[in-house]
Amino acid sequence: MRFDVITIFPEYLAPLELSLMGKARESGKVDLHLTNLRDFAFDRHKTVDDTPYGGGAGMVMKPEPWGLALDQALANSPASAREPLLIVPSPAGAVFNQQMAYDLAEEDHIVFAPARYEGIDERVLDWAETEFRVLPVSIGDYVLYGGEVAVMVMIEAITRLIPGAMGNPESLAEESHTGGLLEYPVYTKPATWRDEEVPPVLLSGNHGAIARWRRDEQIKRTFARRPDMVKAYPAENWDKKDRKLLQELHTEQKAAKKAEREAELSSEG
Ligand code: 6GU
Repeated sequence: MRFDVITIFPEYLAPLELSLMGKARESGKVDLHLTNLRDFAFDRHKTVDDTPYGGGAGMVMKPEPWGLALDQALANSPASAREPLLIVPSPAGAVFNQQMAYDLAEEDHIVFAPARYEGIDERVLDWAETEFRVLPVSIGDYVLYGGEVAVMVMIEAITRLIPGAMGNPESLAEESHTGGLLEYPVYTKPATWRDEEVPPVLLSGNHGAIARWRRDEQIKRTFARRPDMVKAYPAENWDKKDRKLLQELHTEQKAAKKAEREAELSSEG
């Protein structure tokens, strides 16, 4: 996989060059290239932005530097790559998730174009459609100053799914967001810490009981934190004990809501 990032803040992405990317790069499976957009601005001040046609607040990124930087990324595309993928980070994009990370881990060449200011001149994105597959992507429903941090998030999530780029492929299969439920809690030594005990079942040596306890904890956590994931979970994957636990959780939740309503009513007097 080759990643290109074109940005006016390459230093934002510099930590990737050390940490995880260090190992992934050594494996030869990942190749990261940072390009400073200002290297393609040729006036005295290396200007990359200008005022918007039609008026309005803020500045717009000029098309010429983006065009040249994208030309360079195309020229450096690996021979094996089909049309490279251009990811344009934007709060108006499709929302990034683990499935998208899996799909993107199969690509040969991804170019990221994180914008600052009010965005990039639209003609750049129109032109890019002729040379790239263009994908606007958001990392969630909130607004950042620019796309650089979103690019870091995406590169990290994608890189760890590239076969052979990470040390420990087994830990991938079991993790949250691949099985459709959140991960169970984990414990290590000492068995007592600040008067808190590790759940005794984990010390029992009873593998069946441990597996059941972990499954129950996954369901309780997911129910409490991510009811949307409980709803989306394939019905045929709940076993009998799962269904009994869910029933109990629903009953508990109803009782808690009723108690809350009654407390509210009595406080309103
Ligand atoms: Cl990709 N960019 C910006 N600027 N804000 C965001 C985002 C991206 N994803 C969520 N918020």
